[in-house]
Amino acid sequence: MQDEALMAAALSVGRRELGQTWPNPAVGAVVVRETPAGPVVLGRGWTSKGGRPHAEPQAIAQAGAAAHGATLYVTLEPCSHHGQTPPCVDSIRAAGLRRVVAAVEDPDFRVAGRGFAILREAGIEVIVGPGAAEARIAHAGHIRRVTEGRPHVMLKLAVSADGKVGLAGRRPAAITGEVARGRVHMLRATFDAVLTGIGTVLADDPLLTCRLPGMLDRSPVRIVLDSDLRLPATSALARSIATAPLWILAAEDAPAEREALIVGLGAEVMRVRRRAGGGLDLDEAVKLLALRGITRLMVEAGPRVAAAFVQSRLVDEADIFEAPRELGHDGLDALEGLPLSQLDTYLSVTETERHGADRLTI
Ligand code: AOF
Ligand code: ZN
Repeated sequence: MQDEALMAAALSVGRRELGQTWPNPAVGAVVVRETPAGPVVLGRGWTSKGGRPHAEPQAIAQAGAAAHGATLYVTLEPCSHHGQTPPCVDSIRAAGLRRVVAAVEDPDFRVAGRGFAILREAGIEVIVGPGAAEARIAHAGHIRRVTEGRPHVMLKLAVSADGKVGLAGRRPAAITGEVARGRVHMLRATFDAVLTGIGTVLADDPLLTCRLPGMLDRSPVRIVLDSDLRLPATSALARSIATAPLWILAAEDAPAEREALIVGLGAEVMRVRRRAGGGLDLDEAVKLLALRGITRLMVEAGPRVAAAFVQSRLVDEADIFEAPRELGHDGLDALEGLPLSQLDTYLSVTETERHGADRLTI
């Protein structure tokens, strides 16, 4: 029980960095000493921006000499490989920790149980499993990237009570309220990248940044599915590249002169195969993003792109913001050609939150 509670502390330390550490997982670690009065946290560490340094050496450094004989709680198996930093198992051994409690094994083929084996050989007690379910959620992006070669994909939908979204080509109907909007911006900050379609860019001119001044000011990579490279140079996305990177996924046959123009604005253009229906091959698109280091992808797109992700079975999680009012005939189906209830056959709805008048179903 106590191991579960202290792992919960490590998980919350790590989770704050979601969206910041790609291509690495956002690991959390705490060094704890048992005292007659109960456990005392001596040091906390989390994976740094961009993935290094790792969490464990930072928690150990904070604990200093007191780490000797203490327990390390860490949300992922400590690494055993020489990457850009020395292996975390080395700093654990050097600090003289007596016990390591890890939530889950790291499926990265360079680690995959070797971290635990090295620690046990060094006479350190190793326990695996407390907080495993939570850790699998927190590290879903990393786990999917190293085992399946694609990011964890979250589909965000803002719908009316009758499951509709605003009419394309019009100014977007402001469906959900201010509170829900704040929550969407917070969510964006926890993803490595946010993806939309060129149809949404042309209709709504979104920025796709996280804008919560004074609270959270960190934006994911913005990604546009733009088969024919129609992105306007005057779009809000193109004009905000200094704030957050912009990657454009285009078809192999999109005009080279458009690519030159868009690259000239500071965006990156990546080419993806077309599917038979004409849209981009999403399996290839997400593989490409994983190769570029993206572990957590949020899809915030119109009905066509949203439905394409669902149909390609690439949606791992859906966050649906549902407003109390109905749009009726003024609305489009949130997933083109698919009833919204179809999502349930792909996902299990686990959680409902209220945001002002709106309801969020996860
Ligand atoms: C840890 N602690 O905080 C993280 C780990 O490229 P490198 O050398 O930084 O290694 C990346 C791999 O290390 C990554 O794929 C994952 O397996 C692990 N991440 N490991 O011990 C950490 N972020
Ligand atoms: Zn490490």
